[in-house]
Amino acid sequence: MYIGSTDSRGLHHLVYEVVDNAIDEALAGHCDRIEVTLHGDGSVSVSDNGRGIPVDTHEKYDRPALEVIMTVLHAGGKFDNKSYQVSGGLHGVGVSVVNALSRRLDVEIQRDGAVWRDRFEYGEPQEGTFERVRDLEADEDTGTTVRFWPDTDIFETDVFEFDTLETRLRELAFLNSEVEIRLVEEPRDDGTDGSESEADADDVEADDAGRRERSFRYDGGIREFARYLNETKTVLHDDVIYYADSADDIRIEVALQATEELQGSIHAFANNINTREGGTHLTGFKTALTRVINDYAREESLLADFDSLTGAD
Ligand code: 1YM
Repeated sequence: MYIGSTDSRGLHHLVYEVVDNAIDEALAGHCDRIEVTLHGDGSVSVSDNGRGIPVDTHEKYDRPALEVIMTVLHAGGKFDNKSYQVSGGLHGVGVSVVNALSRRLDVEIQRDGAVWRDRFEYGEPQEGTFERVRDLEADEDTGTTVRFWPDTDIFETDVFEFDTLETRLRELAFLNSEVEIRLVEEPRDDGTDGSESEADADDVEADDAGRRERSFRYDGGIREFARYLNETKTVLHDDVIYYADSADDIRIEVALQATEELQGSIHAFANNINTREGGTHLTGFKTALTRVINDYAREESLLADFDSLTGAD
């Protein structure tokens, strides 16, 4: 869980926390569609077609599990190894923080054969708002929708930037192949165009009604990410080198493509988070790459007068 600040960065982290829960549901193999909508009234909703947040009674708290998840810090983690199987032990930990930082938050859940709703204000459950709305139709998906109105007394801005969200959601789509992630922006109720940033040449155009929409799904995963990052570069081989393995419940993936550029670029992630500061995964990768190239060069007698090549080479 990380919000970090009350500026625009922190505001956008509210969205990422809710999206992370939907991504966890996708990682658990139960969801393949996530939609983020920027509404005209300044609220944001995130929906997924997963199993739906549990709505039964939480034994320890004797309250609906949904309310516990929405109001107790780290409640998601505390469900670990009990009634619910929690991916990575972190499922749902951030959403209570988003709730606490929102003047209003609505949840709608399709689960256990019904549609359920609940509503919170400033993180607090509201009397009598948890309700079973209706039966779920046979052709309806299960899933969760969380819509929140950020507390504008806490955040310095309430403007969500389409481009910022687009960049992160595209990245998540590359990192989580076969999950479709859509971003929709509805026209602002106050008639402004919302965005505070300058328009870029590749900006998504709004339609006549002022609605913008982008959708991402990359079945090739990080192979397509490498291709995307090298789109404007001259590549030395068309096929992206790809490697995946796992051990002790840890999955690793690597995608590589050489270009004419002397200065390479490495994008490293752990659990969908860009690890800009590096880490053992990155150090291990660089060490292994240098070793593999040295072994090959030695075997093929390519090193001439050199003892070995270094990482910089
Ligand atoms: C738009 C945000 O929160 N989806 C979501 C959350 C959960 C589940 C499904 C879920 C998980 C599990 C079992 C499990 C959460 N579950 C929990 C807790 N989308 C969004 N979709 N059943 C449903 O991990 O075993 C917290 S969040 F705590 F119950 F596990």
